[in-house]
Amino acid sequence: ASRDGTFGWTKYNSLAEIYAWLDDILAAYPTITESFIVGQSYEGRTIRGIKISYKSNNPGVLIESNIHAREWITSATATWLINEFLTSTDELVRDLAENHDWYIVPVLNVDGFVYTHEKDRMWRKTRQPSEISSCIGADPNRNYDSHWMENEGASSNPCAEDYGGPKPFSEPEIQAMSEFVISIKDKINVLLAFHSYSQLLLSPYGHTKEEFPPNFDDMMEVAKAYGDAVESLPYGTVYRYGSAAGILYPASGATIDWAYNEQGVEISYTIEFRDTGRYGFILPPVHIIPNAEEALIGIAALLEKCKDL
Ligand code: ING
Ligand code: ZN
Repeated sequence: ASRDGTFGWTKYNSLAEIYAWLDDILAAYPTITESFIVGQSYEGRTIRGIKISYKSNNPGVLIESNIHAREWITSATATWLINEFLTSTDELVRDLAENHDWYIVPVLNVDGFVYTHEKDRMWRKTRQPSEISSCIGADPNRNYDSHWMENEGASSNPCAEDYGGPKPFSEPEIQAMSEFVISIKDKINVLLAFHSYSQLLLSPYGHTKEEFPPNFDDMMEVAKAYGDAVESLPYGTVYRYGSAAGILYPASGATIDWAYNEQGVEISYTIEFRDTGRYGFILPPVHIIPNAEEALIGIAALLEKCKDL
């Protein structure tokens, strides 16, 4: 059990708790882990990440988490995965952990995340003020420079939840993340963007439902592997999958499209975690570990399937 001020997975942790825990992990596993800095947020916070690498020449996997402030299950899951990769004695987990290089950014939208803890639990966007409106923030998952603002996949209204921002990469967090991705893109072939909620695996494209990526069939096989693995657990959780625009809604300027279209990351997925709407973003903490177990077995199956492609 954990009280406030103590890191754990029976409650949701603040950014300060997550970063203090990250420091403990880095100190406890100095040869396997490495700290990295993505950059600084609008309000001057540091966006941190951890690389986990057991050996050289492993394929790299990038996890982007909590780009949307209120999606707390994403950073809870990302931190649980970090802990499992370092401490689990399960053979499947050891295999998964040690045969990939992991780049994990547990909280990308740090300003928004702090704001959801202190002021407004339902905040989604960044916290950078607009020059043309009194509304604050842009949707960071509409701010990447790929088909930015095309096809009604984002709003030009600064007060909208899916405001694309005044220009691509206007948000310092997304500019920084893009530079980080570019710096490691030759080392990664899989990007997983964690979101909630709806229990979906979303492939590119977000920007159009008229077209599908060249390796769409492969990506659907990979998604099926994830879904089947989740269903092998006793929780009864079901995931659906398809292209983001095809099964959800058009969204332009998202991480997965930019990484896939502009950076050549061949497997680029959004995972929408629990639940399907009963609690939505305010998912009770009892779901954290079951959701994370589903993510673990799902990601293991996804990466295993990637090997046969
Ligand atoms: N969902 C994602 C969003 O940004 C998405 C869905 C991702 C659509 C990527 C298209 C591309 O709207 C949530 N819950 O944020
Ligand atoms: Zn989201």
